[in-house]
Amino acid sequence: MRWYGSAYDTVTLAQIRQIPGVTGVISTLYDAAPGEVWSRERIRALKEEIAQSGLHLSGIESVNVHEAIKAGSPDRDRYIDNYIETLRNLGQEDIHLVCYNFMPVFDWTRTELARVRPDGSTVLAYTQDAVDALDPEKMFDSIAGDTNGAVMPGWEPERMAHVKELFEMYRDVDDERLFANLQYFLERIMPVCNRYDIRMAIHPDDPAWSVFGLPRIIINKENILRMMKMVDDPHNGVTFCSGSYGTNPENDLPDMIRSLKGRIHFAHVRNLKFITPSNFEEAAHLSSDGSFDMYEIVKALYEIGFDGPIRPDHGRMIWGETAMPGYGLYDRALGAAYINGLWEAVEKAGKS
Ligand SMILES: [Mn+2]
Repeated sequence: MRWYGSAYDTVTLAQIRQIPGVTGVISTLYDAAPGEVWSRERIRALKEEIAQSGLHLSGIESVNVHEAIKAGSPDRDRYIDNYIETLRNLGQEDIHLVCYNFMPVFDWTRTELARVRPDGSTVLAYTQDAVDALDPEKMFDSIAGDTNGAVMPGWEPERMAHVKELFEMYRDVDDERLFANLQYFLERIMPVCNRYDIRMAIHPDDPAWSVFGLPRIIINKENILRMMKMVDDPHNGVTFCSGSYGTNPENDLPDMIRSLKGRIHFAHVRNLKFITPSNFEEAAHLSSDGSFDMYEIVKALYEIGFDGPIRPDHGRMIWGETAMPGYGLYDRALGAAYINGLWEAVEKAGKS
């Protein structure tokens, strides 16, 4: 389970501990700004708090990458140095998995945070027409009313106040330049990753295409394999997020998983329901509630020998819960139970 820390999350570690089969959490220092060095003391305090609840810290999601690194600005080396120091501190505290993304300006993008489904649950949803009609600077205002008081990852008000400057930074950055900036970053961090055996796991762009004219590259099989070859080291790996790659119905998810054998270090498993090819809403994890064959996704992960952490992803808001959109307890707990059921079935079928 993803957990945002006791200062930010409505879900407690004690609750997570009671979900069958959940042994660890993926967490972060939610208040650390991108580019800031994480001290060993703070990392250790997070680890210890989690250990006291009977769980363990399975990895970090995310250590955010400063915009200067993504945009390739002249001051990027300073921020990469800080990133390396954070990785070293994590390695020295025995943390070996780091999720990150390389999306310019915006993190994941949705146009609604509480679309009501026929069963009365509410979910995150995306409509391309709504994005096309929106000024990016208004994007933040348009969703800010629906966050249930939570600060949404990647949508922090301080960042959104500077959205114009952020767009300016990327004026000359196209897909090729973004690939080059990613390569530069990876080549610089690989030595510390090798030294401390830290598996870097890039999260796909969500949705898996360009929004607001900004470049986006971690979107399909071709690009992700290009990235794997570009820095051909097992520590340069992937977070396989079915709900993000799956935003593009052209992406064959089980086939992508098989093509990434040995390089998937972390898995986010969730389902989406397509209304039209550019209009989707999040669904329950169960295959029949959405558009993906979740059994085939779990089976592909099992067959490639995936042994990293796997977690349910965004859940629906159900049973009157109030929480950060996508990150309530109840539906993610149902998702975890379902994924565990699929895994057990696949594993036993594989042995019979
Ligand atoms: Mn994800």
